[in-house]
Amino acid sequence: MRIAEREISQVTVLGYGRTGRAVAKYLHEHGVRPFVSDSSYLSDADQSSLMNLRISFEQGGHTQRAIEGADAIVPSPGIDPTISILQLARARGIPIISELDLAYLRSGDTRIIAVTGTNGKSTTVRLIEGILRGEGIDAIAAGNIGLPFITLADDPPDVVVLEVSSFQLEQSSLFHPQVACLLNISPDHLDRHGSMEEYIAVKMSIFARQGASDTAILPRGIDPSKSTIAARIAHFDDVALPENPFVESLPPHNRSNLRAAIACCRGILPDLRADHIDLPALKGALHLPYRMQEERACGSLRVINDSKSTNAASAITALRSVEGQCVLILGGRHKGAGYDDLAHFIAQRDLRHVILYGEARSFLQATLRDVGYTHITACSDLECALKAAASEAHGGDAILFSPACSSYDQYGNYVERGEHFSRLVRSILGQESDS
Ligand code: UMA
Repeated sequence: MRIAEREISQVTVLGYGRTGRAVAKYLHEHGVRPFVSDSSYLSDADQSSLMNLRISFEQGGHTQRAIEGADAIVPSPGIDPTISILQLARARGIPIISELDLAYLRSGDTRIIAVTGTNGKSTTVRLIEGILRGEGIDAIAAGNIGLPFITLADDPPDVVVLEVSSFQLEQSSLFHPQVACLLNISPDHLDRHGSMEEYIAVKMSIFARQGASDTAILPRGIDPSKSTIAARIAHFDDVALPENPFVESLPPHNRSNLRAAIACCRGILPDLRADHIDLPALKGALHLPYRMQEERACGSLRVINDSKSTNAASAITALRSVEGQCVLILGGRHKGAGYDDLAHFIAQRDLRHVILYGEARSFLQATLRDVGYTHITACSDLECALKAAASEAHGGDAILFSPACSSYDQYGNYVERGEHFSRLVRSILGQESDS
């Protein structure tokens, strides 16, 4: 296989999660020999499928085997580019190609709409997919939303709508979307990117390879002058939404996501009229799993599962849309700095109580105490956190699980964390019956 003007016959797939599995499968099906290297131990199912395909692998660490004989390395997005095996590969001149670049190079002339930002990416990508489909365009949402782009490379749709993370952008140097959108930026992943400046620079790189015939979409608040954007710039805040009960019922962040989605679609369909979009048909896109999901708990408590909240800004957005008194559960693995605004918001709103759990609990406790907020209970895990929340909540309150941290201290991802929270609600608070 030729990739970036090189003949490639053996590739190390670094990390064997969702991305690694898709990349290894793709390479294998195209006559390239993959070698899989994962720092953790693989499941029995993963091991036997690799053995059945006669794909060599190592687990429990990356050794020299990961670079010996490799014509290229494809790392999973979650892998820190500074780990020693990648430094060694660079020193030896072995190309490191992201899954995003690989899929981009292999997917021919398909048009790409790419969406990045700290929050709202998945919703916006689903809205774009829905609007384009409503206009009769074959569009599929992929990328960080969960479906690796490489899975579409052999038979791409007319338009690939990609959710792109800062991790994917950081590893990419070729990816060039025709329409690129930056929704917003607030502190996140600072543990990986080191500083806010670096995080912003990585996010802005979504526009780096666009030309004059492309479209760059930003909110008015983000000043593009600090980076070179050659594309035509459109501000999504300028999109006028139709005035109807459906739009009026949307919380501000989803109105903003809808504006961004329409602006992105206009990059492909310049004459798209907002009042012609079948908005109620997009309802599903606005209710993604574990994003402000109402749990059906017994009694007078409202329980909201917002496990998808993995940074402080998304927890603030969640709190803004909860009316009345609230007990907030925060915790997991924090991302370094960036929690001061959340702490001030909690103190100003004078929340009933905040329950902290997991690895981040001491850090969050110190951050909240610094702003004078003291209605805090610290717990080791989510079960203890939900029990504590139930005992602090008064009748009619909401229990909001909007953790503002990644799930990786105790779960594989936010979906596993969200599923566990749902099960805990059923076992601890009981479930409302259908009748
Ligand atoms: N691993 C190593 N070496 C390391 C570190 C990890 O081998 O040094 C291994 C792990 O043991 C594991 C694998 O790498 O087996 C995991 O790789 P990964 O963390 O990149 O996860 P994937 O399963 O490939 O999922 C990734 C995205 N995850 C991350 O970026 C952390 C998924 O986004 C995405 O849906 C998927 O690719 C498909 O594109 C999730 C996410 O949390 C939702 N994204 C972050 C976010 O949205 O904030 C960026």
